[in-house]
Amino acid sequence: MNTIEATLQSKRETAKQYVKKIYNATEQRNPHETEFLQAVKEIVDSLIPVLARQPQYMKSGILERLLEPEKVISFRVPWVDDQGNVQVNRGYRVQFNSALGPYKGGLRFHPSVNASIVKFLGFEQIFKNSLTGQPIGGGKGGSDFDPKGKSDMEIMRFCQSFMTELYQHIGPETDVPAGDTGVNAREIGYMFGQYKKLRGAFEAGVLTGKGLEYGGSLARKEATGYGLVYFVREMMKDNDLDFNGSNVIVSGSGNVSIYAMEKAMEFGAKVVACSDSNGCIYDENGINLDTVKELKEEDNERISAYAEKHPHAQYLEDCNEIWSIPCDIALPCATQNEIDGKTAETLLTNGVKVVGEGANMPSTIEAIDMYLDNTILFAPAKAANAGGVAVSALEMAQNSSKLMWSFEKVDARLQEIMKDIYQNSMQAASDYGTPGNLAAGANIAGFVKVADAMIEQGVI
Ligand code: NDP
Ligand code: 2IT
Repeated sequence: MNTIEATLQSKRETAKQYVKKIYNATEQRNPHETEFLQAVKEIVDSLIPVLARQPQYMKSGILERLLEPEKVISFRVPWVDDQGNVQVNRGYRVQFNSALGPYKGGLRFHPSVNASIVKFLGFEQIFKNSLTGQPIGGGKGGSDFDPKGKSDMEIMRFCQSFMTELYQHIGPETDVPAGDTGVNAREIGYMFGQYKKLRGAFEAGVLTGKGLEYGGSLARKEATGYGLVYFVREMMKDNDLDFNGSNVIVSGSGNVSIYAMEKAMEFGAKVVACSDSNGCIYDENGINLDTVKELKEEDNERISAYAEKHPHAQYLEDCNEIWSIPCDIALPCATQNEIDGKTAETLLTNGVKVVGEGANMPSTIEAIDMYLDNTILFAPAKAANAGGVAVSALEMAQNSSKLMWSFEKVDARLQEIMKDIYQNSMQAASDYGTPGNLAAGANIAGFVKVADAMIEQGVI
């Protein structure tokens, strides 16, 4: 080993020890937050080559600061159900990092929501939002409220109570929530109405994902799913692959899944399976998307009802069974950790060539290692699903200029943004010694911009 190699190795060793120390301290400080720790581990490990080359990030305490949210708000959400009983849920907003702009990120209503889930989502959001190239910081929120089986009036009362506390912490220039699991245009509408009443002003840019009549953006509803498919298409193009003629599996049947299926089909793919938390549908003729939209966007039905309308389709009573159906392209679009190491192995055995993440953190670290070790083309969530928040930022721009752009204009911007994210992540991966590894590249490209902005803004 010559002197230059020895110096490089020693710098790398210093960075590695530093990351280990930082991770251990985070673990001690947040001992039960398994999802948050998983998101942290996945990111900090990939930053070792950056810290080795730019030790100023260690000296400025960037990771120490990044890993501690700027502010965490946790609050009681009391509401009255249709029987007149008082119900109490817990609400959260984690304002993680504002180096690049106002906090930005969705609200999730699901019984599994807790501090760890909200923090993992908020932490990922910092890097994702940085990758979009838009002026937005990272945040996330939600509640352990379960919207399933609730009447429209119960949903409205819950949303109003949630906003009665949240309104004082948010605003178009401070923190701009949007939807996520369990939160779509209806919930955003009820929350916007309550915010407007409490503020006594029409501040359109306080929430995104709004209805089109009152400040919403065309193509926001489609943006995450479409963006995912645009991103995966870029990645496949570079590897002489195409959606056209491919068999695709999309887990979930919510907002992200539906529009991922729509665009994949438009690009000539056959989508053979989708799911919800109860089970999955296998339709070898190709999923009928009109039926899925009707069941999920209009009738609030379970996906099992698909098989009643299309008797040739098979319904499997376990949502994880979806991953044992052979496919060329797998698009997990339901929830975190839906693909573990063992499931990834099944996908591999069945010949999967591409995995593109529409959900946040749908693959465990073991699953990601499995993709990378087996040269599966892998599009990581924080890059591949950034289309939703990117169009949210375009919604904010439309709101502040009091303009409304055409669907074509927003969709064209979305395509450019997804292409840029792909190219910047590929570039960062090559610059730091892991060519083609988009997981590392996205983390690095997202991190560097936030870290530089934090240094320029001083220790705050
Ligand atoms: P929706 O609430 O619209 O849909 C979620 C879908 O996933 C439903 O079909 C739901 O089934 C299913 N699902 C949820 N939990 C599970 C589970 N444990 N096992 C199997 N299926 C499950 O949410 P979105 O489509 O908006 O969000 C899906 C994912 O995409 C989440 O990870 C979210 O964070 C991420 N995301 C969303 C963005 C957006 O713009 N909406 C942007 C970027 C990422 P069921 O109805 O049975 O619960
Ligand atoms: O995870 C995500 O990026 C979202 N749920 C969208 C956030 C947003 O602010 O549009």
